[in-house]
Amino acid sequence: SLSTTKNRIWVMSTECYNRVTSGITASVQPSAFLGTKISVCKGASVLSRAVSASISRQPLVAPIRAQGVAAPADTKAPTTTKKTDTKSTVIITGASSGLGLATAKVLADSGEWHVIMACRDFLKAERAARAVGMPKDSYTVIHCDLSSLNSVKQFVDNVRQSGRPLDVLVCNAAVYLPTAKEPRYTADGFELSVGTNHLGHFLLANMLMEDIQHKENDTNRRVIIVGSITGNTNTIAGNVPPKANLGDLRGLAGGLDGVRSSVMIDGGEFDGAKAYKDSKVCNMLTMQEMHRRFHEKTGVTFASLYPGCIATTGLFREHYQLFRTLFPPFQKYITKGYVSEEEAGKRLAQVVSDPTLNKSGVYWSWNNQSNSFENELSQEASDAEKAKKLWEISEKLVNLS
Ligand code: NDP
Ligand code: PMR
Repeated sequence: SLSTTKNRIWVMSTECYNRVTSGITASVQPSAFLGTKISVCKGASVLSRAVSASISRQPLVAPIRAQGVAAPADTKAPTTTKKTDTKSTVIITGASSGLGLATAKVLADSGEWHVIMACRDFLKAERAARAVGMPKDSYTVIHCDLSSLNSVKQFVDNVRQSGRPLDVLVCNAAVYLPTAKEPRYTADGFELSVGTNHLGHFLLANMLMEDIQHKENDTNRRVIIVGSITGNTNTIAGNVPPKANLGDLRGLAGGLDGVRSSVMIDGGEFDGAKAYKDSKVCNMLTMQEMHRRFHEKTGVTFASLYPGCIATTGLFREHYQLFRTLFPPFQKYITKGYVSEEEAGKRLAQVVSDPTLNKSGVYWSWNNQSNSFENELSQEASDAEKAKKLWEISEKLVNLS
């Protein structure tokens, strides 16, 4: 949690905050920053380390907003837990850049949405929201690292404590590791791309179903999972090697840990680009399985989408520099698949809030005139049996069954 006491800023992870408030002493390290004392809780988790690292790089211009958790008794209450009753609430994962940020901006500007930005880097998200001019009371940043199941659970707790009834969840965050020679892992030991893009979101969406379906008197409740053309082998883009292929899911069933099993879902050798595309297939299969399991019972709409090729986003941060230079003009002038972050944000915002896009089980795409249409998924990405198997294995891996 992050809160202020006079001229002192307390930067503290929720894990650390819980230890302090439950009576276990945590040591603090004060340091000077722009004339303001900063205390970082020792032994705190990723958030605190990220925050302190960011603080040393870039000064802040105004006080930082607090996350939606209760503040310690001797500090001021967070300013952002205030409810804005007339607004609907949307959670967007990975709202600190690219598509997530652009969507958050569109929804916040509409005046109809309060955006919960579920981000792994609190300060980056806060700065991004300010940089794009999101109105002050239109958003709350709450820490969420999708590469840690514990962090996802803590995030859900914090959302519940914020007291905001939830309308829409957008599973948008992703990592893409096309140049990695060796696999990287989540805190729980899963290969990082599938662990973050699929398993982190799988747990999050499952846990939040309880909160979304209990909202009364509202017909606009949605769960949206961002997919992509490159996971669909019924397209040219989806046929660029390495192609997505989940095989018989033997690697996933083994836990993607590189010890007892392969790190790849299909059991093959590590390939970062393929792992990303496989994770997108998982995202699209999960959306359809959720539709089958929950739509009729709950009335919640489930959707996925390909927003267009947003060739300039941070998704390509780990790609070769040459790729990053040539990719945007290639997409703009050769494939004509390019869209700006702004345009892509408008598209995802439509899937969140447009009453005409409320059909469940749909994979949305847009034509060159920017009109939305229901697109067809590849055979694998629409395989109901595979979706069921993926669901059952994923439930076990994230300890839901
Ligand atoms: P960005 O890299 O700009 O955005 C990805 C976001 O995910 C960032 O905010 C990043 O946080 C966040 N993130 C990464 N790892 C974690 C984690 N462990 N926990 C929480 N957040 C995390 O890429 P895009 O905007 O392009 O990607 C957004 C979505 O769009 C993805 O699902 C992607 O697959 C999809 N997509 C993108 C296309 C494109 O052409 N760019 C095309 C089709 C789909 P941080 O800021 O801290 O790094
Ligand atoms: Mg692709 C013909 C249309 C088309 C479209 C819409 C995309 C989107 N791409 C297309 C074609 C091609 N790409 C062709 C013909 C090639 C071979 C030259 C090609 C190559 C290519 C590479 C190397 N494309 C890529 C990469 C990546 O590393 C990106 C990727 O696969 O990320 C997973 C990518 C993409 N192309 C796209 C889109 C949307 C991406 C990126 C993002 C994503 O799926 O999330």
